[in-house]
Amino acid sequence: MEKNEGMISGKDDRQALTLVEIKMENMADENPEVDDEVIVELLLKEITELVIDQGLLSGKALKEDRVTNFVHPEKLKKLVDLSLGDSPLSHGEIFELCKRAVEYSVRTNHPKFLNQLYHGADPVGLAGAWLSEALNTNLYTYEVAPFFMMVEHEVLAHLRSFIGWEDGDGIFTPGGSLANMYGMVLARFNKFPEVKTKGMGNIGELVAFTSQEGHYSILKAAHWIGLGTDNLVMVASDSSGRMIPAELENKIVKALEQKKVPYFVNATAGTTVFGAFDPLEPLAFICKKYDLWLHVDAAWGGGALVSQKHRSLMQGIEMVDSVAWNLHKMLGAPLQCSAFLTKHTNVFHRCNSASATYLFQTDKYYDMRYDTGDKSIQCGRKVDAFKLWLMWKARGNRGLEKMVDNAFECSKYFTRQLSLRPGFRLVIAEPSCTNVCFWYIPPRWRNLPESPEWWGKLSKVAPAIKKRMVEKGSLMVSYQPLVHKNMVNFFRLALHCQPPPTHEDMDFVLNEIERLGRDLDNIH
Ligand code: ABU
Repeated sequence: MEKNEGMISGKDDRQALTLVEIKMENMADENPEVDDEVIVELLLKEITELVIDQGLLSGKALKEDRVTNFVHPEKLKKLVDLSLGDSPLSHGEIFELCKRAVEYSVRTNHPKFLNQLYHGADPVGLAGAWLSEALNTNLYTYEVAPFFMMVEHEVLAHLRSFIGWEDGDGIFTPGGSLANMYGMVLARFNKFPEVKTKGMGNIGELVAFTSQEGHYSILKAAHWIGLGTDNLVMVASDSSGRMIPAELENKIVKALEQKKVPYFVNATAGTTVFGAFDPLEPLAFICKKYDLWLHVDAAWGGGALVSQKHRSLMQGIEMVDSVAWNLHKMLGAPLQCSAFLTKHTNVFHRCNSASATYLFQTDKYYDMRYDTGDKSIQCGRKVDAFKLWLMWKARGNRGLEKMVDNAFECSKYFTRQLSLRPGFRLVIAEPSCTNVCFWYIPPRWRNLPESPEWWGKLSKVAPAIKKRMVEKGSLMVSYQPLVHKNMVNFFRLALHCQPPPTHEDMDFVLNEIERLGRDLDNIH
């Protein structure tokens, strides 16, 4: 007790000491075991206080603050000494750097950070992430990760139950792109197990399919797994961004006529820009007819599965072969938290295992089915399931469902309000997910003929407003063009569970875009 009191009261005096000096001082006191306690007392606790004081755990606390304190890269290099060198810094200097990290980082848990498909971290999830980081566990064998292995097992089973699979397999992956790649590799092994040993030389030219709105990770994977990007066939989507089943079938038939080997279809549940949900049932029937693996990239839209009200967006999900679901997106688990799930029980391990004898001995003293690391493409693997498990324990299915329903409700409110305001125009009349895409049209252009020149000028409005909102730090909403739909730059607002959005936040977004854009009539 005395020791701790001394450390707390002596905290300020020690700010000038390096961590090494603190250690030496304690060693000299013949108290070497106090070293880590000093670090915990002086750095980890202060960082925890900083996180709490800065409101990083609560979106509400940030309401009045800036979302971002943007400075250009060259200026940032001058503002903070990022260089690494020989001499150790003092504890006080280290803590100052931590404060600079907060100062120049985007406040992703700010209610006005609506820029990406991820957002603030669920505070319970963050506590879980800190705990698993502190335990520094590598998730390959039960031997070194007993508790977390069982947690991952449980979480994966729970996620599968939302898809409607009583059985199956899965793993947490470093991001949705890798989860999608797992789908492509597993599908190939399922059809051609010999690929694992013999390569692709004797199986023909494999072809995969995705919609025009599908995530670019599928294209990258086509390269990485040796299909070649020309063998990823883009299927047309309808005006809402949903893959057109008849178009898929046409493309499959065409590939067969070219003597190619169709094997994999990626459907998307919640496309990145429009939030469209591909029609899974008809796609599943087509895949069954041609014996193709149907994977669903539900990285974004997977959140709808926990809602009784919205899960019908993914009707037919139980018919598919595999699913990628990013829990760090709509549900708000701390980054990163991506699950790959499959209904197949006997393919995953056979496909990926390499049986390294120094990890996966076959004569172990426990039930080795829990050594799930050999299913992974990685060796070392972080614990991503625990933070999700903890927040799910704290909120229950019902709590998460309420949060998802709130995000959907706010997106509907935003859509309604937007359609009532002059100068705002929806890109899609009825968005399916919680992303809302829209243009802002400055006042004097509103009654002019919408010629190619008019659209050309409109394409400059969203980037100009974006620059202003970031410089002011009041709001972050993303924008993009959609070339294959012939659409010039438009905003995409994305709503999530954390922090729970409110109607007041939605009104602010519309008012602020109007404030920032109303004088842009003369933009060239
Ligand atoms: N994986 C797609 C993420 C893009 C976005 O946050 O907008």
